Amino acid sequence: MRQAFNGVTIELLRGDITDQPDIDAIINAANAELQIGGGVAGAIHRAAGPGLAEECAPLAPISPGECVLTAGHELPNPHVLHCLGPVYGVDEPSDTYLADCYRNALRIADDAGLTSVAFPAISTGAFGYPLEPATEVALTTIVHETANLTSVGLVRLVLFSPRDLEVHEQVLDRLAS
Ligand code: AR6
Repeated sequence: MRQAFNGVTIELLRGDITDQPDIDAIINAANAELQIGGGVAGAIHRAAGPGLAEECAPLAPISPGECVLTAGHELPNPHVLHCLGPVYGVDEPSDTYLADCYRNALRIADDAGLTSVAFPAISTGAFGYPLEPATEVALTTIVHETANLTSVGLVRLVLFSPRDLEVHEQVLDRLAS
């Protein structure tokens, strides 16, 4: 599903964040230490090779809502934006920290002159953020930020499960109407 807001295309698809070769920067659902970890972070570091963890080490730790930009190393993408999502119920207010992730990633990508980014569903795995409210925060923030983007023209959300995709489609449909 694709929908344009302020000339920026928001695209939803089911897939693997490490297999998005047409995208300038993929977003990592990172840990504070920017190290390998599980889920998205594990998949990204495995695909990128050890050079990514080496580049990340001096940039850590990061705080909830913060994002840092690195190279993509052996990934097909030139860049990775590492965002630390909130641990649900611990890093409060979780919705503010989650919105900060999406907003900061988009602003950093835009300032760097990138044209396309791909997000996973930050915080909805190991960090326990329930899918529906996380989707509301993610898509509301992205749609709002489209008004400020001058370089980024494609924002893709790469959802791991059919259920994740379905919930994102329902929310995006509603925001578009
Ligand atoms: N591509 C796209 N989505 C994925 C992939 C993938 N390859 N793998 C998992 N997902 P998580 P968090 C989905 O746990 O909640 C790590 O251990 C997954 O199904 O990766 O922000 C880090 O080191 C879920 O919907 O991120 C941190 O410690 C979503 O991506 C911690 O987990 C996010 O799941 C971060 O937790």
